[in-house]
Amino acid sequence: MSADVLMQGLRTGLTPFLGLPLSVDPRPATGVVLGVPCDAGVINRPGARLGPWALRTASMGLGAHPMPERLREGRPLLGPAAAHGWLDGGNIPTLPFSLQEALETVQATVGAWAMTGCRTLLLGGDHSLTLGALRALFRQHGPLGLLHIDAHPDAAHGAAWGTEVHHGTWLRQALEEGLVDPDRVVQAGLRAPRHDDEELAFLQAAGVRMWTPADLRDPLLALQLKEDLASVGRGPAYLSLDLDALDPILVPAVAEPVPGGLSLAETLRLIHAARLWPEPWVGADLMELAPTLDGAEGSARVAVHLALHLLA
Ligand SMILES: [Mn+2]
Repeated sequence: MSADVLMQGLRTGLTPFLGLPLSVDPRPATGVVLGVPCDAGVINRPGARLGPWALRTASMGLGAHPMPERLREGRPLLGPAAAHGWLDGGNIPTLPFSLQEALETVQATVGAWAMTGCRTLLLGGDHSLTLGALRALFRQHGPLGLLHIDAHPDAAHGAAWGTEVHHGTWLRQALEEGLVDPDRVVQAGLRAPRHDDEELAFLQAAGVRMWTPADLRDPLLALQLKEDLASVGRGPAYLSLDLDALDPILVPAVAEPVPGGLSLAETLRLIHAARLWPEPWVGADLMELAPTLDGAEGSARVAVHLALHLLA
């Protein structure tokens, strides 16, 4: 972000994500960042509806080019801007009262941007809203590969709560609706306590590859991990990141923090795996930041850092 953009933010009180040009009307661009101000799918500890504001504020004044991971012999490899050609499309106008309505609005808005050829990055919002984006991008691209980084498998049966969709069920819906290609779905970071075996059995039967933090760290599984991550990108792909995948020491301000999570470096390694895909991901998201909860400031900083690397 240039000093001009920072000054503009100070003067107007508006803080587009990373200082990107603001456009609430869909138009052709490399990609668009869209806030999702809804947490109607959260079971406990709400607050993610305010995530987009916290993420934009945390991005104020940051450069849009991440530092390269390596400065070989002190000489950086200079490349194009990470967020070059991206827009901030503002927030998707979801209403706070109806998850069904919010899912339709997310689908319509993501669909309208995707029609112009834009890639989309959602700033959540709770994780149920990912389903709206998958429905829209499926219409555009057909069944998607999915790299799902999360402490939770998000494939629960909603019946326990009398609903089909909440922030722990969206992947089951996506698989049942055929939005994702189960041969190209990989989950990483899973570690939350389970109620029963049903959820993992469902995912296993579908053919989804599941990785716990310990599995990700096992050198004997490194080759398998590389193959699994590569498989996601053998066609149009989506990258969904629940911020609770990271350790709560780094990101405490999420609805369902689970101890024993991923480090920043481990999460970045997963995100960087997408760079080896033949085509860049068509959609991605950063979900579940709840700035009403303790530790929001630092959590938002970590999330923006991850966003920079997603766009790079
Ligand atoms: Mn999740």
